Amino acid sequence: MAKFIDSTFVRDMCNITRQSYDNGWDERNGGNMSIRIKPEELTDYDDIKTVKRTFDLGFDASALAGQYFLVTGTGRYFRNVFQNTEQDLGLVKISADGKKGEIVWGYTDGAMPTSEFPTHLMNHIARLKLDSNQRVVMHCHVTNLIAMSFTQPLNEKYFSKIIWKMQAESMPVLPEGLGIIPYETPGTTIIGEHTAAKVADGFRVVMWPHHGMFAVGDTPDECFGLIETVEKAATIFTAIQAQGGNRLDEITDKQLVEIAKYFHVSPRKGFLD
Ligand code: 2HA
Ligand code: ZN
Repeated sequence: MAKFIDSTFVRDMCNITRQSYDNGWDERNGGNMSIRIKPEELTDYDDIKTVKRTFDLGFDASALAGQYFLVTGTGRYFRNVFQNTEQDLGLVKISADGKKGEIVWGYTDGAMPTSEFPTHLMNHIARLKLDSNQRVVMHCHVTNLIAMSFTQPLNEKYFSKIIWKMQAESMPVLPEGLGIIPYETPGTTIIGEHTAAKVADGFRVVMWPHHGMFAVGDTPDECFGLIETVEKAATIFTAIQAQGGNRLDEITDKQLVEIAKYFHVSPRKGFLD
């Protein structure tokens, strides 16, 4: 029988958290990540069969009953996950009534899932309604996009067009654009509800002003790639501002439409009209 710590799910989580930290996006305990795992993907592991602890989820997650989530622990540092793996990660099964989380692996020193776990679950639910392959939710504190949330109008069309124009290949990666919610207190269920409404509207990346970015995806690579692409655009925008802010030449709206046609993607309705 295999050990869960040797699974690709744990390996992906270790790689992504470390890479995100190395990119400067997860100071201290900043950031959190979860991967949905189906029961049939866990049959080989004998060390996840007993429930060690349970906790209240605080909302109705019955849409995910019986599903498992590998999730970073509250207060834990992305910097350490690759070496403190069994302490800093936990595998949580959603109870049959959808009200409780059942810890079946990890959090060996008594940790609990990230404070944003209800937000993660709400967004897994919202995205699964549009995409049955949805698996990954990730949140991190990307520097340049956070900075832009202070200096630029918090308008989805405006931000999406900046992201598309900063780099010719942003459009095929993120044709639906960037969702934006109002500033909210971290860890509250209201931040989860607002973000899930954006995800239900087709956004895979949502900006949390003055806080960070939130992304969903089918794979760790998709989710991380979305975050990288948006933050890369925000970094180029920041460099342009540092060089005086003039854009003597840039990708036009018409050229964005041409890129979308060439890559067979549909830009969000209303953003290029
Ligand atoms: O996990 O980033 O938003 C710590 C946070 C909360
Ligand atoms: Zn955060």
